[in-house]
Amino acid sequence: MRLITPLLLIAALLSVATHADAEVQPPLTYRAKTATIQGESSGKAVTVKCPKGTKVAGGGSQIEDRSLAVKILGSHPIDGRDRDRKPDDGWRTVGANEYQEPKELSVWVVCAESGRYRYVRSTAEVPVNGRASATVSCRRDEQVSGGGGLMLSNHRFVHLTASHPGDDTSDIDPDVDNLWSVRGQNSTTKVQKLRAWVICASQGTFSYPSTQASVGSGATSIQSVDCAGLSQVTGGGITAFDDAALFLNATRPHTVDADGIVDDGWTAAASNAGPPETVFVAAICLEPPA
Ligand SMILES: [Ca+2]
Ligand SMILES: [Ca+2]
Ligand SMILES: [Ca+2]
Repeated sequence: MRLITPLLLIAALLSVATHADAEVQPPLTYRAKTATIQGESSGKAVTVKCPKGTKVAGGGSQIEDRSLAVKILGSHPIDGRDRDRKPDDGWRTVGANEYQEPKELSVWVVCAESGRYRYVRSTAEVPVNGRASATVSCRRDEQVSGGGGLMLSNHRFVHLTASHPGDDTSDIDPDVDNLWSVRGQNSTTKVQKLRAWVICASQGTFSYPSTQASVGSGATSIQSVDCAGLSQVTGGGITAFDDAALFLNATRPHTVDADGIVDDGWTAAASNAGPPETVFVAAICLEPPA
């Protein structure tokens, strides 16, 4: 299996290919929650649940104030108190705040009333003073609707540097519809664990618009990409050519129209402590029924 590369994302930019296995579009519900993360703290989590009878299709996270001093340690689906042990019930954000003053930590979940969603995870080890990826794939008859990751330590010196959908060689299209990959930085003196989740949809038709931008040294990149036409966002992500010095600040759904519902696309922000870099942001959009 080949992991996503920025070149594949560029290929996706040039192609608007979609799958043709259209079925009835599941109605989507969007929920959000914001909590305070105290100054000089790490491991604060905020969770939002889907309405009863719905399942998680995707979700996102943001920590207020986009800089190197705030970071996301986790943005991932969670299991509730139902009996299935599947992380289909809500979404959780975990953050760290190096400032002295409190900041706001937000979480979004996208919930589907119908459709078939499967949840798969994998775990990787992140070496001392190093970085590693955790990647998990969907089956050939599925498309990625969302995904996320978590550094399993709540230490202040760990964070996510990327969380994004990817392409592989199991299909012929360049769409980033096959897998989810997260990367985490470990600046502690112990090996840490990084977990990735992918949400795989076997009904509906998804598209994967994306954009790219350069981010200067010491700067923050905030990029948005919109879903086309009547399609609605279920997830999205952010990556870079070299994310070694990136701090993930936001990866979340957004609204551009007046309805206030965050169904129109994806916004992601990352701060760059290294040399100038190029970041890529992708939205995952569920097409209306044919
Ligand atoms: Ca569950
Ligand atoms: Ca593909
Ligand atoms: Ca909207």
